[in-house]
Amino acid sequence: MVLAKHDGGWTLKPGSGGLVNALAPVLSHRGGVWIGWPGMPLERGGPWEAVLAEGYRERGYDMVPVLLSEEEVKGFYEGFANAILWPLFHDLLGQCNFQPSFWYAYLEVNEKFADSVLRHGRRDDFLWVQDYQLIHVAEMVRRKSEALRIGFFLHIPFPPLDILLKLPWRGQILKAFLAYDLLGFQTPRDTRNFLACLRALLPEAEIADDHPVIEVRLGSRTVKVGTFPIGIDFQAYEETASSPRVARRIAELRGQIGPAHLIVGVDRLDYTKGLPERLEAFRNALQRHAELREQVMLFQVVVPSREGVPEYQALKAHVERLVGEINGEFSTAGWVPVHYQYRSLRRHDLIALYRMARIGFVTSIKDGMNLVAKEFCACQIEGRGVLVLSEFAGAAAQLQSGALLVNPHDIEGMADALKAALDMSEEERRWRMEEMRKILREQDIFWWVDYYLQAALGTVPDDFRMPAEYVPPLEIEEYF
Ligand code: GDG
Repeated sequence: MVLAKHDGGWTLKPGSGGLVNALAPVLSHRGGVWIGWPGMPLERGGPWEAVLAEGYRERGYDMVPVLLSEEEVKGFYEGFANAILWPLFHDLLGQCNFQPSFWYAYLEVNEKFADSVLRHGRRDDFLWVQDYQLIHVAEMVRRKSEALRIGFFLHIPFPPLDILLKLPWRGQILKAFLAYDLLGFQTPRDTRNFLACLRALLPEAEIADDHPVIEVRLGSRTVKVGTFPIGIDFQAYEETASSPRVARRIAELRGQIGPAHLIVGVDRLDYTKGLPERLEAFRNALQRHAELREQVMLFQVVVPSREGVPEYQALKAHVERLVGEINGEFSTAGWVPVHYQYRSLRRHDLIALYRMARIGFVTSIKDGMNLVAKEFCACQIEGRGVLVLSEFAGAAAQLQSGALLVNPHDIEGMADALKAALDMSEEERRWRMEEMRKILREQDIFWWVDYYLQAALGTVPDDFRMPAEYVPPLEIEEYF
């Protein structure tokens, strides 16, 4: 839930973005306190405080806001988080702006979070820090209290050594990770990258990696490290997808868009999601496989994000130019190849789209997990759709047995995968989807939390096996 301001006052509305969507059901289920930035500059004592407090009954958990000034938002959120750690951890060095002032703003805001934790946390609480903007919180909390148990989960990828080395504050960041009791990464690849950085830069750290939860010893501290692929509330998606309301919505949408097979893409506007590559692949498919014309439609939803940042404005313009070009080149009287929406969909509409789509198309250049890929599978209750998934999305590790995996830099390869998905027999589509749904049903969001907390308590069985790292095949993937 996030606060939203309207002419008539304040309301709470569901948040957008993977982290909030994934964690809200967990907190509602277990209770707890969410300490976070409300997403806009606010003054203490305003009417929004009552709205936040009243929403407690509906949410089932408390929310404690950490207020940031406009300057802090610029330096910490737009600066260190969005212009340094986000692109660097996604291997996009060219998008980084290593301004020293961003680093100081980051430290200042992490201190604010640490202070809030110390004010609201009790000795026996488990503090779980979410994501890359707040890596220093544990180190700052520990200066004042050793007692709290503190875990961390990184929702985005952890970069390889050669990339991390570019960060001017690489030593401070790497050491700050070691103030936690448990570090969680999305995939075996991220865990491997983190350990490789430790081995190279802190050779005095002893690493025992013969168990599913690895132990790192450095001086008097022991830090556990594990791979915990985040899940979704599978049952909730499946139930909503099976509801009469969604069935009605599908019938309406069908009436509006006609009989074409739907390829669905749903993303926050972000350069990590491979939006231009996806559109180029779709164009390439229409050029090289002319029989697809008038038979398929790409339904692309782009959710506005970080709208004040020039790189994001440029990306939006690029995407819209490509949509215009493709529609200009291929549209016929009764058919428009790309349906593009630059706004958020309501949950039921999103689920209707997932269920009716023939292809879920995820082309991330790099992605921590990608929940859209998982939500698409959960809503495929008839099992007729195919997931075409980037091999650089974290979800590829768990879904490699059912998805068609593609390299988002290989435009022709992606176009051929679309064609292969459309030509695939119903039987093959069903077994592939069932493979993925089985894993996602079992390893859902509640499994993720339980497994993480078991690792924190040291109760994960030694024979526990995580999905293997996805390693792209060396032979060239030929669909035709
Ligand atoms: C970060 C990591 C990791 C999207 N459009 C609409 C809508 N959404 C929801 C989806 C999904 C979420 O937004 C997007 O999640 P992702 O996982 O794809 O991406 P990020 O926001 O980048 O999240 C990511 C995640 O954290 C969790 O660890 O998977 O790798 O980058 O839940 O459903 N929701 C609605 N309307 C839309 O139009 N209602």
